[in-house]
Amino acid sequence: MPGVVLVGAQWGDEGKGKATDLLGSRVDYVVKFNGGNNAGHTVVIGDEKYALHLLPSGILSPGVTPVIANGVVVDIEVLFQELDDLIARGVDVSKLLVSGSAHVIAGYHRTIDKVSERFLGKRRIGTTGRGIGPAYADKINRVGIRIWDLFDEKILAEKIEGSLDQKNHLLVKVYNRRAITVDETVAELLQYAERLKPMVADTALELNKALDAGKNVLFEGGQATMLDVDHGTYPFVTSSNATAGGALTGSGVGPTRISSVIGVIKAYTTRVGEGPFPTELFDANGEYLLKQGGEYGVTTGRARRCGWYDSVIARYATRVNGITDMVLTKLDILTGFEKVPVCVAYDVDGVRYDEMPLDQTAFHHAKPIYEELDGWWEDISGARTFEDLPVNAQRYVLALEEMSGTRISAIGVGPSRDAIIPRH
Ligand code: 2SA
Ligand code: GDP
Ligand code: MG
Repeated sequence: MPGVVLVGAQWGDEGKGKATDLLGSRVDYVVKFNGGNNAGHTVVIGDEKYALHLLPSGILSPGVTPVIANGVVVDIEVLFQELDDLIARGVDVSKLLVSGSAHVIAGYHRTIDKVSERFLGKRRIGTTGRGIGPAYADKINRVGIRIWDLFDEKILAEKIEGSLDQKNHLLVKVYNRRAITVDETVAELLQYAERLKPMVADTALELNKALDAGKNVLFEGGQATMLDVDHGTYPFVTSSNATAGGALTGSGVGPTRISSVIGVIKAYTTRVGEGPFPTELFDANGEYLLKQGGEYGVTTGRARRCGWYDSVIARYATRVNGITDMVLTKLDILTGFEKVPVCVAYDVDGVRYDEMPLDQTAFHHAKPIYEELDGWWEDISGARTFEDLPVNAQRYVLALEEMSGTRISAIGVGPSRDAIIPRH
């Protein structure tokens, strides 16, 4: 293996949790390298359904060491809630490692996330309200709080004071809120310090040693390519690098350690939050995908916007991540369409674009150019080999593979662990 990166190829919720879980039996470490509890990953094991947010999905695989690496922003209260929920369900969480260099989400980050969205009005991003953007802003602005800081109360208080300085001005003068005190934030964060301490490690050192020893490490991306702060539909993005490069900076391993990059892509497209979405459907077909696909946010419960598969995005994701294998998910949801349109290129004010226009004005104006593929009516959820699929479903997969520029190595036909068709 030894270092494998797994990323979302669209706007998230492609089924990365399930794909990670499937690889869980073959890896020694699963590393979350970006984002925080904005993520929502669903894993279905038998009759049990798990929703993971801050914890890597690999925590459900026995024997795996789950790692929250330096690129993550950690809401410590949520961390312990999630851990306690899993412990109550009999999951062994004792191996979890948390990077001391990961940044902390405090109450003021959540407050600023929510009030600033309200103030943005129609320019809002549609964030999850978990404080993700403000915590990353502090990191880049060098006024963030790191996990290490929790173990020195004096340093912690100094850092919080520095961080609150400008924020209180903003909160009181602009947002008409009360000022937040250093003492209340110190108390908020310190209550978890003792319980957290044994989990805290130099995870970059641990991962490099593991790779040296021939262990297999899976880097599990949160959010997705089109939500990446550099490569996504900025400003309608999350505040971290969700693409494959983020796995390196977000964990402290070098590019020579990575042997393959797996992209996870849905057989259609969804997006939650604001921002452009060329193949979005506003008709009965969109409603059908929403209902059949159960397309509701795992973290916020928001209905996801639904549309057809977009091969321009697939090609772009393949390129910016260096994807070597694609896992195509939710093919079962497309059962029951006479024709399935697939976007092959965009028309931008009369000009054809075969590749993603990075100028956001052009992307906002992009109209999909569709090719219609023949649909199928059979329930495919029981298919376990490619040949079990109806011929039109097979053709759909082969057409997507051709258009997307990378091999489709597995096909999801249902939410459960075994509802997967391996290929190649
Ligand atoms: P944020 O909160 O600052 O990261 O929001 C910025 C944008 O990123 C989007 N975003 C997501 N998109 C899809 N899925 C996500 N996780 C949850 C899920 C979402 C939910 O798995 O369903 O429950 O609503 C996720 N997290 C962030 C977000 O919608 C903004 O567009
Ligand atoms: P993630 O954020 O990429 O991990 O994805 P989510 O868990 O937010 O959303 C994916 C949803 O699709 C979850 O409800 C999964 O249980 C479900 N799922 C994953 N793969 C498949 C599949 O092949 N078919 C069907 N029907 N559901 C799937
Ligand atoms: Mg999700």
